[in-house]
Amino acid sequence: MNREQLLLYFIMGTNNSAGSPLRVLTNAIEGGVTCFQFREKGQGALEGAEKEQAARDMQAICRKHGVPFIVNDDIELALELQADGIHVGQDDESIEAVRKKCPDYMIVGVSAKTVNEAAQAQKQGADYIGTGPMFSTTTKADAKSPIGPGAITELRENGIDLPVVGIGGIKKENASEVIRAGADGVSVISSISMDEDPKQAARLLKNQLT
Ligand code: TZP
Ligand code: MG
Repeated sequence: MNREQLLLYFIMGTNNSAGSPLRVLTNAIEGGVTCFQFREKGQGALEGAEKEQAARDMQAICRKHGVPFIVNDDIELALELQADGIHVGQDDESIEAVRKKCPDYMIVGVSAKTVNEAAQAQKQGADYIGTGPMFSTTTKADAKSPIGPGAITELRENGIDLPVVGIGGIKKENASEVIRAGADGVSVISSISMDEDPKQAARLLKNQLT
């Protein structure tokens, strides 16, 4: 995939936004978000038909603005919607299985934090990896301890040349550190979705990345 598309990778579910999720997404894109992941998880997450409708509405906004729409974890939903991509964690379905089920055009992203996991992801045909948590976060209930931007430098020093985004606790004050460590982009939830002005939040974050 195109590395530039990962520069400011916004993630959100209907349960992570301060305002209306569709408005937050629209404003975030207007502020400069380059990629979006629909991640409907945790307390208060929608399920079934409501989840699907929320995904469709967000996909429509992404399409209108030419922003890739990636679905977290739910391969059936990604296929049903003909999403641009799917993101899976280490505990989810294997990349090989995902690749078999999904059309070639689909972007496949994987969470990987060690050189081993990243090398495996690279070998199995992942298009990008997400590494974190970079810093402490309260957004993901089962998030592990922060591993810091140094973990990305370690991937690079060990020959991982896949596109990489850092994730977890990233905000405008620490985003440039993640890029300097070797990431192609940053992935954020709350620093955009919970801000009272998501457009400005996205813009200020993006200013730190280039
Ligand atoms: N994976 C690792 S940390 C995290 C995920 C999904 C949560 C990131 O949320 P925030 O609000 O940007 O810290
Ligand atoms: Mg997962």
